[in-house]
Amino acid sequence: MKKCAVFNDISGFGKCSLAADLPILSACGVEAHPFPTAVLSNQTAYDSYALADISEYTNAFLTQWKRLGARFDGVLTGYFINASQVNSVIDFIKSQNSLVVVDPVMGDGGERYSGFDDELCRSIKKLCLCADVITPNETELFILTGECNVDSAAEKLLASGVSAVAVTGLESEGKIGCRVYTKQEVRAFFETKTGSYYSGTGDVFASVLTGKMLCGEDVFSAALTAVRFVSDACRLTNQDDAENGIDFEKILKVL
Ligand code: PXL
Repeated sequence: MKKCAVFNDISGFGKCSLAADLPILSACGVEAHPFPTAVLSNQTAYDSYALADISEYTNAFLTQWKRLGARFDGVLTGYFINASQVNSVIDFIKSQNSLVVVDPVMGDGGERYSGFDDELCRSIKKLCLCADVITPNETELFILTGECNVDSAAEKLLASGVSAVAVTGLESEGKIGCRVYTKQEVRAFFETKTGSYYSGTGDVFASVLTGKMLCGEDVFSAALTAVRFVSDACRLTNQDDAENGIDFEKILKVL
């Protein structure tokens, strides 16, 4: 089986991060190995949350993985808590020869998430430069590049060495989806938008994309599957419950 290391937080409510990544990768037939970057009562988009900073264990956990000779076909990353943790993960990635998908979790809706200071964002940019595919939303794309135009921001990242940029959460004429930029080609995948805001859609997108690429699909085909999956799950989710994440469990079997 293909093996994927997943660096992300575990949040009790919000059905995002590892709580979404693990079942989705498993449903894709990929062996998922969680590396918790933080433990939260609930994700940070709720009014309040409690967070356990476990970043002091990052190096000890990575040293132990090295001792075990852990090798991975894929690495997926999401939420981090500080720059030193990100730098340790960059060293780990360089020691592997794997497909690297970075979801540069930093913010949404034009705002940074709480705790994402300049130093942390700079380290996440460095992490992106080690990736095969990155999956920023518009806010994250602009933080990464300082640009405020999607096309030129994506071009800038491609020029700095990222092989593919899948920009998520783009909206146009009642539709929502992503545009995938590679040096050779740009393709867009959109579906009808339902509801307004749902927690965890970026995590669901990134884990479907990673799972499908590890199963042999190219980035365009994997992005199409991921857009359709997120859209179908949103349609099946009670909108009053949107903060609790989307009901992807109802359709896991299509993966
Ligand atoms: O879905 C991104 C994400 C991941 N992890 C935590 C978050 C968020 C978004 O708010 O708060 C803890």
